[in-house]
Amino acid sequence: MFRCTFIILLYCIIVFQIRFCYFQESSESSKPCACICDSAMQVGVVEDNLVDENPSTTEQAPVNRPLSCMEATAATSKSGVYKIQIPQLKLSSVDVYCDNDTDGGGWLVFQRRVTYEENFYRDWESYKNGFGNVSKNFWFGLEKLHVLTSSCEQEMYIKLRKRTDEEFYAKYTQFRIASESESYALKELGSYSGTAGESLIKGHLGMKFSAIDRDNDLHKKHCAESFRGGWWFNDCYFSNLNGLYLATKRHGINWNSVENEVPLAFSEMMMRPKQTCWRQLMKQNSNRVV
Ligand SMILES: [Ca+2]
Repeated sequence: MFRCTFIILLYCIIVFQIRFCYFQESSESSKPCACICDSAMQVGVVEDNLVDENPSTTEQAPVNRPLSCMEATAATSKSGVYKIQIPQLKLSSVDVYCDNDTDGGGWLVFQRRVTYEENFYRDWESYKNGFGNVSKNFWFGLEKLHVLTSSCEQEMYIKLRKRTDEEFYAKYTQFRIASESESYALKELGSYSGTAGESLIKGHLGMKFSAIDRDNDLHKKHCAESFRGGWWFNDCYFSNLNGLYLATKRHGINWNSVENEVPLAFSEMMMRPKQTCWRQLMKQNSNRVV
């Protein structure tokens, strides 16, 4: 009799727990991006990293910042300027622009041309360290690109716009930049998809970076000097998104498969961690959270 009562009681407990878990899972899965939101909550720092447009002058205690734009935007779902950290370079607070509106979001923008206001005809050190304003025209920096792309698999997305407002994109399944000892060569790009046509694998994959004071191209002339901007020049280019902000000819922001000889009005280059990298970043995060 006692055994029978015990078995009935045990059965009731198991059924209750299964139902309880089932309803929990159902309500969670009805939320958009439930998995990413949970991960962000685990880190517990995401909301604080969206840069306030009117920051207070109060000093804040050091916090564990996100390691990527995917993590930074997970809780807010907004595009904007965020603070991330790059532990490999001992950088605890780097301002980055995260695009959360394009192709699923979570992109870290590393180049933007939108007006003539920033000079891109610069030397090696400038391209190595980065320059400009992350909300406007800027280059993020080759050393940061090398560290982020070589420590974790990334994909790349390029947005382009003509002066007639027609928009195009080029997406690459891999993106990796070599170290400074290899002159920040464009090491990997994966495969292309998009509407812009392919003008980067062709002629530039594997090429070293060149700047005003560094001729690493294969042309007898100095391509970075001839075309006024740092790029992975070959002999000389199929694309050059760091040229002058001009309305005419070959010295401007060019992507030949969109329009040869007519410079573009806008370009943006961005990257985000691939799925394997995202898992790796979350593992790093769970190890550092106290
Ligand atoms: Ca040369």
